[in-house]
Amino acid sequence: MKIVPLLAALPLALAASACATTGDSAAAPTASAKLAAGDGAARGTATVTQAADGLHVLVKAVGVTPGIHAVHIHTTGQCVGPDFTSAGGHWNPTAHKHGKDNPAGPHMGDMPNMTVGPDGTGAIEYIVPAGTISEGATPLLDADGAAIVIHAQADDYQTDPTGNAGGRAACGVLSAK
Ligand SMILES: [Cu+2]
Repeated sequence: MKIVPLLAALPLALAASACATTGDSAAAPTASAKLAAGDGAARGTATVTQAADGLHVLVKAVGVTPGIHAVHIHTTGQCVGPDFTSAGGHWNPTAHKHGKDNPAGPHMGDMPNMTVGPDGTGAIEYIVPAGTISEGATPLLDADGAAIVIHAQADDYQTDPTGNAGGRAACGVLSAK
């Protein structure tokens, strides 16, 4: 009868260790942003999570004009409307040219275009294949921070420095959480 409590305790110990593992991954450095249009209306959210293979970026848009829109990480964490030029150019700590189709590209802040449906929602998921949230040679949240920008038009993936993506339809300042 003495062995029964030991066996009963074993699954609890395993469960506790599983929880610890989950806790560790949940503690990965993360940044997030709330996106807004030039008039302050909500335009969705962005999260950036640091992992072994780079920065995992998830952008979820709402209320955006249907169509194809460029989405970038911009170099300055300031979103002053209505034009959001305060966010600066694309995040580019490695001094490359713009675009994955540019032989001298891309910027680290370059990401795939987002397709927004008739309901005004769209999303992209992308892994920036390097970078960290706040440490190392190319921290996302350096002294002046960073921002996520949704543009009015699509990125052509090669025109330096902007991708011909038009104006800035929404912006969100990334902050560590
Ligand atoms: Cu941009």
